Formats: sequence, C-alpha cells, structure tokens
Amino acid sequence: MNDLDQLLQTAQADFAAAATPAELENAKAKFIGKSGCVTELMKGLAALSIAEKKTRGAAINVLKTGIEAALTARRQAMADAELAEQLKAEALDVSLPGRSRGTGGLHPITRAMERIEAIFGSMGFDVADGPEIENDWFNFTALNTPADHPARSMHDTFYVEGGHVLRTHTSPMQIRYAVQHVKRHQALIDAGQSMPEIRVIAPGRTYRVDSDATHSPMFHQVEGLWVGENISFKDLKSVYVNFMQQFFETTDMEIRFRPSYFPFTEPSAEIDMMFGSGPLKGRWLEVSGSGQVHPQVIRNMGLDPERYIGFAFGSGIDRLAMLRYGVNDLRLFFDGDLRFLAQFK
Ligand code: 2NM
Repeated sequence: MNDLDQLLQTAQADFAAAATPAELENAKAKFIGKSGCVTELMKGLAALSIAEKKTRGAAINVLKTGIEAALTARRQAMADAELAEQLKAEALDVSLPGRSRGTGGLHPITRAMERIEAIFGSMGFDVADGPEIENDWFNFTALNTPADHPARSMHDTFYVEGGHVLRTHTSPMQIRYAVQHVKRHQALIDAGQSMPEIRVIAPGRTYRVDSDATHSPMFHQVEGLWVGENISFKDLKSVYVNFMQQFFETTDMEIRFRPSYFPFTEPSAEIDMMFGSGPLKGRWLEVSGSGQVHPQVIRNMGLDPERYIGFAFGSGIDRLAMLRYGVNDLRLFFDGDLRFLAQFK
C-alpha cells in the first residue's frame, strides 16, 4: 500500500471515530484543511519533474476526492442518526384511543322534576316558578297559617333580614299564580261570568330547619292546584292516581287517602301508596298531603268561596325520586359525589 492509500485509510478511520459533528470537522481540517496533509502533499509536487508531477498530482487528487467522499458519507450518517434519535424521542402512537371530554347528565332530582312537569302538563296543568325568598304574607298568612302555628317558629323556618323567610313550601307560588290569574280575568269575574279554571303545579326548592337521613334543610316540593266552579275530591283522586301511575310506570299499586289536617285545606288528607310488586311491595308509603282549598285561602286568591272551590296537594320530589330510583339516603342527592350521580347519566 502506498502512502496515499495509507492516508485515505487513516482519514476514513478518524472520520469513523469522530463522535460529534465538531470532532468530525476537526478531523477534516487535519486532512483537507488549509494546512492539512493534502495541502502539504501538493506543496511537495514542486520538487518533482513534469512527468512525475502529472502522475503524483493526479494520485493526490484521487486521494482528495476519496477523503471528501468519506467526509460526506460520515456527515450524512451522523445527520441520519440524529434524525432517527429525534423521531424515536418524539414518537406518537397514533393508534392510542383518544381522551374524550367527559359527558354530564341531568341530576336525578331534575329528571324527576321534568317527568312530573310532563305528566301534569299532559293533564292541562301550567308550571309556575317564583321566588325562594318569600314574605310572611305569601308563605304563611295567605295560606291561613295562624301566627302561633309551629311552622312559623324560628326553630322550623329560616328567617332572613327584613322579615322574609326561605319559603317553607311552594304553596306561596300557588297564591301568586292564582292572584295573577284572577287579575287577568277580573273583567269576566266582575261581569258575573265564569273564569277559566286555575290548573297549575309549582315545583321547586324549599327550606326547613331539619337535617338527617330523610330530611335535608333544602328539599324539593311540587304543589298542585286546581280551582274552578265544580271541582271535587274525586278530581283530586283521579289526578293524583293518574300521576302516581305515570310517574312509577305501573298500575300495580294501591293509593289511599287518610284524614289529616293542614291550615290551608279543609278537609285535608294524607296520600299513601303501596306497590303491588318490587322491593317495596306491601309497605304503605306517605307520598303527599292534600285537601280541598280552605275558603279563606280561596278568598285570599281574590275569589268568592261560595262560587269557587278547588283542591291542592303538596308532594316531596326528593322522596318520589328516592322511591323511583331506589335511593335509600336523601343526602346522596346533595353530596355531589360523581360515583353516585354518574349512575343517572
Ligand atoms: C300540602 C298539603 C295540602 C297546598 C295548598 C295550596 C294552596 F295554594 F292552594 F293553598 N297549595 N298547596 C297544599 C295542600 C299543600 O302540602 C303538604
């Protein structure tokens, strides 16, 4: 092997040994830089004859081309390795399933409320919504609740500034609705003609000082009211039985009315139900209070109790939702635990 072949081999070995681009450029300078081996060899040509210059010069050029080729190959190999390294580090597994946005659902109480509104809507009932902070008149007095009634005690009711209360039932909304209705039809009433019937439910949040497994300081009620000239207890029965059967999607149940007392109805009845099958089969469950609207309450609506008569009821929505969904602790509805709530999605 001649000195030029030897030099090419050394250059190839040095290039291969260079671990970084900087090391490679240093190695290059040693061979084909301004003061590298090839330049030195060229300088040596000066001392040779013309014929020797020709062959030696050509051989040096072949060497130079060889070194450049080796350099280019090594540079390319380094760039390829770096790219491969980067691709490996930034690898994306496009076959991984995506992370989707979580989907929510309606709260079970909201779902129960929407069912109740749809069922009564199908029987021609309007839905009324109003203030949760009420005044004494609408929450108590208009509902014929005397000043010494226990429901008015500080112990049972949340009083707020200005003599207002957090409504203890949604019946104040029934009064508000009835008064509006009467106002709208005052001309008819004054002319001694028949007023269109009042048929309304008032679902919503209500508040009482009470807290255990079956009582929450905030709970939901739906109250219903039907007032006309010829409304009787049999209408109350048919409406409520129809509601129960649709709400629980079965006719396999018994419903009974038990005499009771409320200041705003006379006579009054507690409504109980019993399933004919399922886990609650054979147990009487209290589901509602009800009664014929008290003449004084009819008067407070702006109507003549000698001409107008009606029925009303008040049911706990939370209780109905517990029975429908098989929930045994009321507090689960209000804890905000997604493990519970997600079951209703
Ligand atoms: C109940 C029980 C019985 C009721 C009465 C009225 C109104 F506005 F007509 F006076 N609304 N709701 C009522 C009657 C509520 O809850 C246990």
